[in-house]
Amino acid sequence: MSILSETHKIVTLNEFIINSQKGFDFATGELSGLLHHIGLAAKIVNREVNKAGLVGILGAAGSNNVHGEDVQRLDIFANLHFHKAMRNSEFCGGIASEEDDDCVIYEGERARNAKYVVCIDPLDGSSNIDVNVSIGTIFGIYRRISPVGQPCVEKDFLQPGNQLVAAGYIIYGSSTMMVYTTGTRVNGFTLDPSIGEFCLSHPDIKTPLQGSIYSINESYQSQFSDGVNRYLAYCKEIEPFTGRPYNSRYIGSMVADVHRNLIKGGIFAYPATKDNPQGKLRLLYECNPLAFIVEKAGGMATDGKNRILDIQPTNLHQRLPTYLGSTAMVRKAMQFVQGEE
Ligand code: AMP
Ligand code: P6P
Repeated sequence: MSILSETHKIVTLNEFIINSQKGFDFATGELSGLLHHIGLAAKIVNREVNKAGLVGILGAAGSNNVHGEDVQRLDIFANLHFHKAMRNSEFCGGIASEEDDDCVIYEGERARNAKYVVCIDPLDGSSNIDVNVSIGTIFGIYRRISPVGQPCVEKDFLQPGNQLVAAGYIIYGSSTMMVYTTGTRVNGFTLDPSIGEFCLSHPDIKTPLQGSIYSINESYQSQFSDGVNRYLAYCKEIEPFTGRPYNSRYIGSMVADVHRNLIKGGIFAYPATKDNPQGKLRLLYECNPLAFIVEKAGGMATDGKNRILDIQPTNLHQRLPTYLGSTAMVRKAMQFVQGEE
């Protein structure tokens, strides 16, 4: 019996990416290269996020540290490194980022001939960094619709989520994980810092059809619709024999809330409010990639009425009300939101 039996075989992210490519005889390796560079940038960002607590010693973000070096805000740092990774990959024509007002179109022949573009939130939930709460990177990869050979254009980024080629997130938490799908299974890779590799730890993630966790910021109750507040009351009802069926869990970092609910089952909701009639979360680089992942894991993702992935974007930073997670729970929430309950 070998020390490491088959069941203990380490599969690194790069090995998994290359093995997955073998299923596509026509593949040139461009998507594999792009995914590899995203994994590399994730490790660079992880290194900085993990020492964020020391920034106070080295100097608050935006100031100079003891070495006289500029201390960057981590979300700006993350944006810089994902841009560098995408440019260096030479398989990405440009990025639409939460941190940039407009989409950034890359120069050069390789970028003009690249067939993919990326929508990304480089560091979502970054306000939680200085209190050591999990934060995340969210990305979606599209095949460009403008002609290869020219610089890509804004409409390449304004595609509905149902056109995504791949989507994923990195969660910088008690451990750092990269979870992604290219349209069939959802697979999770945990970073082993001792070898500097993301290793397959959660193959073929399926989210439970029904969960017991509801994640919503209830402090907005006075601004929610009657339907949303009736759904909240439903979640708090005590059932005669089974007791309280639901538990409230809300971290305030979308990647962390969605990741927990993906694994355990549950619903994440960020409804419309009187102050934000379109909700707070952004379609291109928060909701579409996470909706793509949740659906491929067997869950559901809507804006309360429509499937998120079918929404035609009109603006790079447009927002929408968001309900995603276990299918039975999202369906029930929609019944309340649409006034059927
Ligand atoms: P490529 O020519 O490398 O851009 O690949 C063409 C298509 O093959 C991609 O858009 C995917 O649909 C599929 N493909 C290629 N490589 C991979 C991979 N590593 N994992 C999953 N799908 C892949
Ligand atoms: P609120 C973080 O700022 C974020 O964009 C998401 O990660 C998170 O789910 C949401 O905002 C939290 O917003 O209004 O509940 O603090």
